[in-house]
Amino acid sequence: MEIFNQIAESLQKGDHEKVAILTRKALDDKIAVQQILDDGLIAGMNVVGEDFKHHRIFLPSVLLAARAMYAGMDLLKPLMIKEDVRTIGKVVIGTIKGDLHDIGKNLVGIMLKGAGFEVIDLGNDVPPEKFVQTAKDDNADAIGLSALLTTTMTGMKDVIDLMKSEDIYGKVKVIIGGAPVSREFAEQIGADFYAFDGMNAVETLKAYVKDR
Ligand code: B1M
Repeated sequence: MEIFNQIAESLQKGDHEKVAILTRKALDDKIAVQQILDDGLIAGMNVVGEDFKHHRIFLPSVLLAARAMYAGMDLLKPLMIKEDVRTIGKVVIGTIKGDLHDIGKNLVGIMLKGAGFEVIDLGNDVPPEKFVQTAKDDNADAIGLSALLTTTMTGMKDVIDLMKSEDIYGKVKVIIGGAPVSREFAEQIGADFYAFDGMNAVETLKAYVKDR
């Protein structure tokens, strides 16, 4: 559909004002939030990633694209979070130490909130101690770890190792996600769950709290 291409192209150009206008138009046209996200914003960001990888664009353009992504996400967010939903569990979420990528993590957090989870978002570049201490202090059901870099994904194991030494491993579940991680990697480091996107994280954690 034309509107999705327009959103994706405006995002690639880093035109945050146009992304906001087009996202608003798509919502006015009653297009589903998830479709605007997947076929417009995320599709555009995927092209940005490819262009960056092949040196067709450089870091400043990626930063502008990220700002444009947030311009769209800010409009979708209120529609993804239902008010007055009964809390079904508590998740501490954050991007791993050394990693500044937070768009995907924020999206996952919004979706978890929308599904009724209480989400404690620690932001990005979060050290293992902060994850573990917050989970203990707030009596969380799960810790959600996000990583976008092959150099930072290894830090997920540091969180799990610390959970073991603090004796909360197994009691508090660990769910990991982000472009470079996989189900195999999750198994390798001892994470309980892997989710490939926000919806999958919601389904996974909902199934866990239901069966507990
Ligand atoms: Co950077 N970056 N970046 N970047 N960046 C990538 C990740 C990269 C793949 C680009 C590329 O080369 N093609 C590459 C990593 C290569 C690698 O590690 N093998 C890369 C690099 C190299 C870098 C720098 C090192 C560049 C440099 O400085 N030379 C640098 C690192 C900075 C740092 O972190 N220390 C850097 C910086 C940046 C910006 C700051 C400019 C910006 C981030 C802005 C921000 O987040 N506020 C940025 C961006 C935007 C990207 C790309 C283009 C887009 C990421 C994104 O937001 N995608 C990215 C290329 C790509 O991924 N295609 C790239 C949209 C988002 C919705 O998807 O984050 O994958 P994603 O989240 C998904 C799933 O992964 C999953 O669900 C989400 C929703 O579907 N998911 C979870 C994520 N977390 C989850 C947690 C879960 C469950 C699911 O449970 C808890």
